[in-house]
Amino acid sequence: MQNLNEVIISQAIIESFMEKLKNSLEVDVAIVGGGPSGLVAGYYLAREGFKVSIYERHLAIGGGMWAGGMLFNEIVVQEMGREVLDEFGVRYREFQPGYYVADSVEAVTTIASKAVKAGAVIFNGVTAEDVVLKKVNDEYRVCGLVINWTSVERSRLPVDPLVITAKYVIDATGHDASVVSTLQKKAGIKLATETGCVIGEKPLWASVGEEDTVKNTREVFPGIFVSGMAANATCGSHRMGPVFGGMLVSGKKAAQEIAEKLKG
Ligand code: 48F
Repeated sequence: MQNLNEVIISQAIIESFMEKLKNSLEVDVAIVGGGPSGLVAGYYLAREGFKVSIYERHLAIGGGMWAGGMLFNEIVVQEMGREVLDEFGVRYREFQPGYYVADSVEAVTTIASKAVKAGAVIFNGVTAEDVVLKKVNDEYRVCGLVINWTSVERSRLPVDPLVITAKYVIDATGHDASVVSTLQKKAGIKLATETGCVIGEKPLWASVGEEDTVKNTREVFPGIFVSGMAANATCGSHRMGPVFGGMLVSGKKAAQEIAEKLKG
């Protein structure tokens, strides 16, 4: 029997976590939301060698992908997202022409594992409560995130957050588009949407919602991109229900556009 020293166990956790946290204080890209679009974006950016951190409010990453549709843990991906499933090595079968079905647990775990192994660092149980907004060359720009433990947020304890800086932030927070919503509310700035505001999502329409989620994936204010369902919630398009091709392609598009800008 190995005689385990409890203090060494605690030291190992504290020291490695602190190392991880310190190394992530200044990143290239900070992604808020560990759902499908955030994880996919994290993978492609990390694979390109960029420093990426992902902040997920819940303990479990995966967002709305875990539970498939109505807790039936299977997801559907249409032709549009099949290539991304192939790139990640997520297995699927053709249900009917153009409709592919995959185990949602395999999809989440495989995508998350690839993202982490590519170098993306995930902080779970951490909420992004605000952004850092500064004037750079006479233009306001999002320059980082204000983060806190979700348990602090939920208990409403008066605990100040910590701050990390990022060259780009991705709001991948799903239906709430919580980062750009907070930014717009607090700073009163104009976003690159039809109204200049977060428009909010429309009712469910799978085909339009899916096309739009990719179209709407873009930089909506200097320094901040929206991806996945947050892109549609920000730009006022439809939700799409448990079809995930758009989420995967959106995450990839956000990563490609940011990578181009960073290589600039
Ligand atoms: O909701 P979510 O899965 O977003 P997504 O990547 O994918 C949407 C689909 O799952 C589905 C759909 C289409 O198929 O409509 O809903 O666009 O993942 C968003 C993640 O962000 C976390 C949240 O807990 C979830 O896991 N999140 C939200 N706000 C914050 C946050 C925040 N302020 N800080 C940290 N995490």
